[in-house]
Amino acid sequence: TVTNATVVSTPHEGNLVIQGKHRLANEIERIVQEHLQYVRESVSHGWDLIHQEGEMKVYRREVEENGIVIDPLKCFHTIKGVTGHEICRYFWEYQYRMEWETTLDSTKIIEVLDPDTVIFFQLHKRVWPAAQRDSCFWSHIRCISNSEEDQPTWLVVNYTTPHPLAPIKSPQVRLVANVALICETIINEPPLNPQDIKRENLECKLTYVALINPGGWVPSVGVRNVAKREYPRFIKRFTSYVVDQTRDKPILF
Ligand code: 16H
Repeated sequence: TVTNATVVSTPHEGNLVIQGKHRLANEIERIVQEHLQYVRESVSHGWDLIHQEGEMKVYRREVEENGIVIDPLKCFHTIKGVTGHEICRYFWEYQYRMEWETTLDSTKIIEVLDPDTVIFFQLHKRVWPAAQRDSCFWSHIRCISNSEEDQPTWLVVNYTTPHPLAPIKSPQVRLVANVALICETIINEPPLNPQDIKRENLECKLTYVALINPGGWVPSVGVRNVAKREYPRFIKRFTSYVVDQTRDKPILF
């Protein structure tokens, strides 16, 4: 059902539906802008390179809050043969998630806010001797055009939100997250006719940023070891999944 739309009559177009803002529109706008600002910041002092493999570089900054590890993580990668839209689309879409995620027991959509924004409820695998974690977050996909000539930037943001359909049931603990995947498409040796662009001309520059609070105490060493192992594993597995899935499909710009 449409709840926040207005129907107006216009002299030339007839009846028109004007879609109103949903309750999270302002928050989403603010968080998206924060990420776009933060993404251009390069890693400097305080950031440790914790994994490097081919084009992939994973950095983290060690931060604790009341004895709880909340290390920010930043990953850069370049992937050949795919566009930023393809990477973001496969990350955002619910239907592919369990094919590349290895740290989840389940995922479900509990609300659709608009065609680009949904709310997920997820149960995370228990990987440490602590309570199981769950998460409830809005997930928003967006395309940002900088100019007519340049390829647009695509991004997905996952951000924790409370929801009546997802009450916190102890002993389960809720993760608090602010995660962004931001992608740019590079076209190498562009053919004169854009129609002739092939996958071999494409390169996607990916930035993944994760700020995750475990929501309760977990041994620091344990969390840091899990993070150091799982983030690079996720980036590798997810990006090769997208390369495999798109190889024989038309390019999604
Ligand atoms: O981003 C990833 N997956 C998204 C899609 O499933 C969800 C994710 C998210 C995570 C938590 C809460 C909300 C949303 O954005 C890929 C995630 C890959 C995770 C690698 C494991 C990282 C483990 C680090 C420990 C963090 C503290 C947890 C302590 C219990």
